[in-house]
Amino acid sequence: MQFLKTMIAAGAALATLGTTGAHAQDYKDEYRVSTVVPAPFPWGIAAEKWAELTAERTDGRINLKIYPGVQLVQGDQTREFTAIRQGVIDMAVGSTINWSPQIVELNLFSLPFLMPDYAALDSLTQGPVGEKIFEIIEAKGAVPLAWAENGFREVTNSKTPIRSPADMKGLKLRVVGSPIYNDMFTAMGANPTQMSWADAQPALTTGAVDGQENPLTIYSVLNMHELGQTNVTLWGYVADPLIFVVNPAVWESFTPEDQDILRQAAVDAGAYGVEVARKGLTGGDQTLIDDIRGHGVEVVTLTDEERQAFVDVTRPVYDAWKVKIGPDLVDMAEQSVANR
Ligand code: X2X
Repeated sequence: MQFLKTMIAAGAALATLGTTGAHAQDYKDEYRVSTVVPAPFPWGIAAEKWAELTAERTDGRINLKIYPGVQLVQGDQTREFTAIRQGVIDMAVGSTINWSPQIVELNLFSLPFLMPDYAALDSLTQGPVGEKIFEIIEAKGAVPLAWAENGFREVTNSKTPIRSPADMKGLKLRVVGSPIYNDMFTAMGANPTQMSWADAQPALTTGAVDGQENPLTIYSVLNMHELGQTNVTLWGYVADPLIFVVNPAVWESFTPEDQDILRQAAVDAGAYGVEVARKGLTGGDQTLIDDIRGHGVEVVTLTDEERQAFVDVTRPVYDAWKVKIGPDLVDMAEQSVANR
C-alpha cells in the first residue's frame, strides 16, 4: 500500500513537471559563467553575487561557476559572444565592448563623449535604448537578463599629464580589440595598439606600452601606479556597461520558475555591481580618486574647454560610427541623454 501511494505521488509529480517542459532533474551540475576580470573588481563581484543569489534562491538547483580571464575562449575576449551563442559558454557577465565585433550596435556605448555623466549612462541602459539593445542581443542568439557596470574609462600613462590631444602625440596606448578604439585614438594623435586584457597587463608591467584606458576601479585594484601609470586624466569619454546573458538552449532547459529566479538574481546582482562600480567615484564620495592621488599620481580633471578639444577631434569618428551603428538607434540615445 505504501509502495502504491509512493507511485501515485511520483506520477503526480511527474505530470506537474511535464506541463513545464523543463525538468529540474535534467540540470547540469554546473553552469559556466564567463567574465574578463574576477572579484575584487566590481565586474567579478557582480558575477559572484549572481552565483550566490541564484544558488540561494534555487536551493542549489542552479549552480553557477565563474570562469574569469575569459579562459573558456583562451583569453580572447572578442570571441566571448560567439562562444556563448554556440554554447561553449553557458552564461556570461560581459562587456558591450567585447561583444561589439559581433553586435555592431553595442558600439553605441563607445561613441566618444556621448554620455557626459552617470545619469546619461543610466538613461540609456534603463530606458528604451536598453530595451532595444536587449532585443538585438536576443536576435543575435543570447538571452539578456540585466545590466551591470565596468565603468567610465579614463586614460592613464607613464609619460605626461594629458590635457589636450597634443599631449597624446606619439603615446603608445593599449586599447581593446574593437576597431572604434583604434579610430578614436588615432584621431586624437596617439599611437594605439590593440591587445587583449591578458596581454595588456604584461605590456604595462614591462613598459611595452606607455598607457591604457580603463575604469578607475581596474586601475586601483591593479595598483597601476606601481606599474608607472602615474598620470590619470578624468575625461569620461566612454562608459562600459556589462550585460548578464544566458545561452538560449540553456535558458530553455530551465523551468519558468527558475528562469524568473535567474533573471531576478541577475537584476539584483547587477544593481549591486553598479553600486560597487561607482563607489568612491560619484557625488560627494570621491575617495577612490583621493586614494589614487595619495599615491603621488597626477590626476587631471579637464575643464569644459579642454574636454571640447577632445570632442572636436573625435567628432568624425562619432559621425562615421553613427552610420555603422544605425542612425535611428544613435538618435534615440542622443534623445535619452538630452532628456535625462
Ligand atoms: O580589456 C579591458 O580593457 C577590459 C577589462 O576593460 C574589458 O574587458 C573591456
